[in-house]
Amino acid sequence: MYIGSTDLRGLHHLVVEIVDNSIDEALAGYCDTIVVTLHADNSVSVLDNGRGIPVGMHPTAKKSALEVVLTKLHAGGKFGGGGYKVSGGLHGVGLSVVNALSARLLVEVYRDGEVHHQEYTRGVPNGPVTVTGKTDRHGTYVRFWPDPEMFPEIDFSWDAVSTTLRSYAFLNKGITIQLGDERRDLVYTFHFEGGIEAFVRFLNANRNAVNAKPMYAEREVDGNIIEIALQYQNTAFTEHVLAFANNVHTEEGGSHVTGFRSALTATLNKYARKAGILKDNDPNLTGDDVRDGLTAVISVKLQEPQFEGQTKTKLGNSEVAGQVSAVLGDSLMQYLDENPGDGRKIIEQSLTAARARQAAAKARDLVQRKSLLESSTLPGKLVDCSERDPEHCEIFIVEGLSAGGTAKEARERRNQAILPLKGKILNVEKARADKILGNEEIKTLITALGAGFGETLSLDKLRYHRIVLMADADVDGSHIRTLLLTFFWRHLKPVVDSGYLFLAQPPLYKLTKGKQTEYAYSDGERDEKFKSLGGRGGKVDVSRFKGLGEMKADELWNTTMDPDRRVLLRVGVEDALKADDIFDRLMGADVEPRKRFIQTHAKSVRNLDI
Ligand code: 0RA
Repeated sequence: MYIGSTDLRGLHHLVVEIVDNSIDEALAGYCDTIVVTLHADNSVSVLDNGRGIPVGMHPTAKKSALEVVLTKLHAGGKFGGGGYKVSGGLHGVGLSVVNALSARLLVEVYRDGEVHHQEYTRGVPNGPVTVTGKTDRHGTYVRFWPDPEMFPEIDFSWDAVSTTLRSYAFLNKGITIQLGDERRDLVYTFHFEGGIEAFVRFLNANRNAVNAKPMYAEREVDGNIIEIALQYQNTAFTEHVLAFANNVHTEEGGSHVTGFRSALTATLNKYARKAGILKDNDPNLTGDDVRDGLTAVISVKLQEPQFEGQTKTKLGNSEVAGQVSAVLGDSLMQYLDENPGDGRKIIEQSLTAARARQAAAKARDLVQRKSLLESSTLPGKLVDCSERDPEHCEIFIVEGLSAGGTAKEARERRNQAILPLKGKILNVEKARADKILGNEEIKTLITALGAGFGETLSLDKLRYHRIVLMADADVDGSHIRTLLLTFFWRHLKPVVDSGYLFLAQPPLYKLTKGKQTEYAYSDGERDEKFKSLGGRGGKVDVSRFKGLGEMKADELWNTTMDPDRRVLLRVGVEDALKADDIFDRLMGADVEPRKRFIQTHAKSVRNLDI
């Protein structure tokens, strides 16, 4: 078990730790329903209909097994030894950690016809386990109040919890997971008979599918369960392969992904030749070609998974590569043979990708020969700073020339550079590499940053270690910000990973009373400041900034650019899954969902933690 941090990520991990136990109980075959509730008092409860944590006397500890589970750290871990199939012994790993990090925790076990009850304060029992009544249900109920002394922020986010629970429901088909939010009177139920096939359909929901029915395979090999679903789409030219091992999102990949990739390339080439689409003299499709427009979910459940890598999200078990590869090879070939129309469309999409890649390579060569992307001639629009050490240099990317002018006047010229861009940049999610490199605004941006692009990016050439996106606080501004974020995410990802990308937070309102001026960054803050300035009595003037260009230079400096007073949001990759999901929704070709999202989230995009 691992909480890792006491930020929002750590806070949400508390929920995951508890739900994991219920999922284990479900995988062991004893539980099919899990109910999670976000309560109005910042507590969370998890109820399942499993066997219930044992409540008998623990022979050596001389106390209830329930109390042992809730107070002792367990070695091994729920996926070590014993495995998911026979959840023998004491699982409940992680419960003790949640307990220790909770100001208060309440547990009820429904077992053998009785309700067993116990409460804790900061991990210490208030009293022994007592029987408080009779019941005909079975299962476990845990409600915890995270300790505000451990967690600076204890507001649970619907989005974060629902994304995790939805994935759990996809990955464990047949299980019903209900999520309720008392604060907003909202209840969602996740239940997917289709499992990861439904997951793939969900990921492609706003896109145009190439093969209408995803390929789906589930097979047990040497005690390991291998599950794969894939579907091609031609709306965005991106690859989405999500891989999981024992329900853990393996962001760093590993043997299951390796096996998947090699079988995909081999099988599609074999099929393309068999079907006569690739001729004898044609070169093979490459891995990149066959992954263009691919959406896939790989889920393996292993007796003894080995997690490696920096964040322990890389699957190490070497035997799994061959197992996944064999399962995909067989089932994909069978799928293509049975659906030759889909087979042809998939191969043709890969061939198109191959041609585009060749065109892009040419375009890149051309551009690089002219050394545009790494040239020493910086773009004319860039208002550079005098400092040369990237570590001390900042660049503000602003929308439009008028905002650019104000920012230029406001900036500290020693270390703050300004790059004004003309209106909206290209939506890179919908364009291929050759077109992206042909776009003037993007070229300007890449040249100004100095580090190159895509595979040839070299971070040590990056000219600024603070890249600040400064867009208006309105719907248009948030759209532009999203387009830029998408571009960084897709083509300058190391910049994001290194924590060099930031969002500026210009104020929305200016309040003046006599000589006193205050700025507000949200409607709530506006109302607060209005009151504290002695609002009701009148005389407080409230004006809304329509755009950055409307601000005076000193206002922009004081509120948004001065390092001593501003608040910058660092764009972090908290969770690639969440980021992908958001980008899909925002950038897919379907306009409606995108518009809806941007409008309903226009305000919260300010705090979007990608
Ligand atoms: C230890 C042993 C058994 C079940 C559990 C723990 C268990 C823990 C949690 C935590 C949340 N929900 C849970 N459900 C079950 C096996 C009990 C038996 O053998 O009867």
